[in-house]
Amino acid sequence: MLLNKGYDVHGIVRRVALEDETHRLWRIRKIIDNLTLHAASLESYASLVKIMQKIKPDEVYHLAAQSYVGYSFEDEFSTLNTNINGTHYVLSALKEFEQNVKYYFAASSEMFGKVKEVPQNELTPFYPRSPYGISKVTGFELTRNYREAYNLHASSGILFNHESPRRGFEFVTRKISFAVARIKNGMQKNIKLGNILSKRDWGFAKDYVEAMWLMLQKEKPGDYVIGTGQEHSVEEFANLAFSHVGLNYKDYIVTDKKLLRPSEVDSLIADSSKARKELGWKPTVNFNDLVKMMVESDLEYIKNNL
Ligand code: F7E
Repeated sequence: MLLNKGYDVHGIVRRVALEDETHRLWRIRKIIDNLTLHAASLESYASLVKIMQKIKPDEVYHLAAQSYVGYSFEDEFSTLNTNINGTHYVLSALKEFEQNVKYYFAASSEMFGKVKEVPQNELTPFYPRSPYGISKVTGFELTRNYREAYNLHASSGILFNHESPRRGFEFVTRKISFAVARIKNGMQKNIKLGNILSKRDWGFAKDYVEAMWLMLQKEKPGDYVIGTGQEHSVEEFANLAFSHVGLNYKDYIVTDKKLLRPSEVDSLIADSSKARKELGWKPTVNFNDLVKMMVESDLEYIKNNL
């Protein structure tokens, strides 16, 4: 999106990923020659200061994190460490660099956790239910504090789940769309899932990056909830995905207790009226089309890789 808008785009990548491009950088394969990648890490404050001073960015989009909620229970130490300190380091490095930079922080609907009101807006109190959710609340508060204390143009997008064919295979939507394509082609017999009753507000990632950019074009920074305002269960996602290839999901789902989370977020639904009003943002892809897009893309992927 930024390249299409004519931006000069820089990114930071850990050295370990730069050495394993095919495997680690597949999502940006098609545009990699148009980007400038720098070896740096969220875990190294010094590397971030160096990069900020070298590039002198106009806009910074901080999306990096250990973002898999389920895994955050298994490795809470590294999730909290990377997500909290990493965000602090980026903010502090920007403050050192003292320029008219605009900063975006990827906050998350996981901060609402055991929801205090329905739907959730920018004023809904947080009640995170995982180490990941807790790390995002801290990142959100750090961002707000840097905005208020140092007058930094720092905004947080409280993004609800956003999916696309580029989603990682560990997240439930892609796990299902990929399994559907494999089952349809006789490469897999069933799919193991955890809690299929939990509900999420699922939107299309491409719509959501537009919202991030719009936040940074505003004269004043702020916090914005971004979501579709519609919620669906994991079961509904599976039902639609399997029906798309003429199969009944009930014949293929196996419940695996190991995939249940120690504390779950049962239901999330966004009230993004502030973003709609102040940013003029609205989602363009509905749930049915999103599921269809992901299944179609995985059928194509299987066809090309068979
Ligand atoms: O789980 C349930 C699971 O891992 C969705 C991240 O991008 O969005 C994402 O977090 C739901 C949960 O995403 C399986 O228990 C059932 O209730 O796809 P997910 P998430 O946890 O909602 C937020 C906004 C973020 O910020 C995060 O970074 O699906 N579920 N069975 C399962 N989930 C997974 N992953 N795998 C299963 O087999």
